[in-house]
Amino acid sequence: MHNKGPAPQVHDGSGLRIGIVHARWNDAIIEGLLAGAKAKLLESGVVESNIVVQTVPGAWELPIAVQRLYSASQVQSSSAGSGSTAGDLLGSSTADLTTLPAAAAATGPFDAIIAIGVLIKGETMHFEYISDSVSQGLMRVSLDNGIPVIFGVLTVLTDDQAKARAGILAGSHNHGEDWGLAAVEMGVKRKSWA
Ligand code: DLZ
Repeated sequence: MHNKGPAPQVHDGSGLRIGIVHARWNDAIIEGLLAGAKAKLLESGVVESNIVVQTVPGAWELPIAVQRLYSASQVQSSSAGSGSTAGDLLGSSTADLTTLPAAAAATGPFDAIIAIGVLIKGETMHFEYISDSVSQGLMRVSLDNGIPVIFGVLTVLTDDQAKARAGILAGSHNHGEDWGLAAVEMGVKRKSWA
C-alpha cells in the first residue's frame, strides 16, 4: 500500500545544480530509486550536466559523503568564481569519490543534495544503529550547512517492502520520484531564501 504524499507541485529546476550520493548496498533497488529521482529532476528542467552522481559503499557513509560533496562545491566555486564550466568528469554519472572536488567544482555549489540508501533489517541490531545514525547525520549536514539534504533512505523490514517503494513491484510507486521533486522544490526555495 502506498501512503499518500503531498500532491506534486511544479517548480522550474533549470537553474539548479543537484548532487546525488547513493549507497551501493541493495543495488537493484537503488538503481530503481536513482532512476526515479533523475527522471523527475530532468522532467523539472534540471540540465543533465548539472546533476552529479557519486557513490559510497553503504548507507552509513552517506552523511560524510554528502557533507564533503557540498563543502567541495562551495570551496571550489568561491575560488574559481561563479560561471565555471562543466568539465569532462561530468560525462560519467557515477564518478569515484576521489574525483569529488573536481566534479563538484565543475558544476559550482549545489542547491540540494539527495542521499539515497536502502537499509533492510537483518537479525541483529545493526539496522537500528545505522538507520538512526544516518538519519541524524544527514539532518546535521543539512542544518549545519543550510543545504537541503533530501532523505532518500528506505528503512524497511524486507526486500519486498523495499521493492514496493522503488517501483520494482508491479504497480508500485517509486519514492525516488518524490525525492527528485523534493530536491527541485527545496533547491528553488533555498535560492529564494539566500
Ligand atoms: C554492513 C551493512 C549491512 C549489514 N546492511 C546494510 C544495508 O542494508 N544497507 C546499506 O546501505 N548498508 C549496509 N551495510 C553497510 C554499512 O552501511 C557500511 O557501509 C559498512 O558498515 C562500512 O562502514
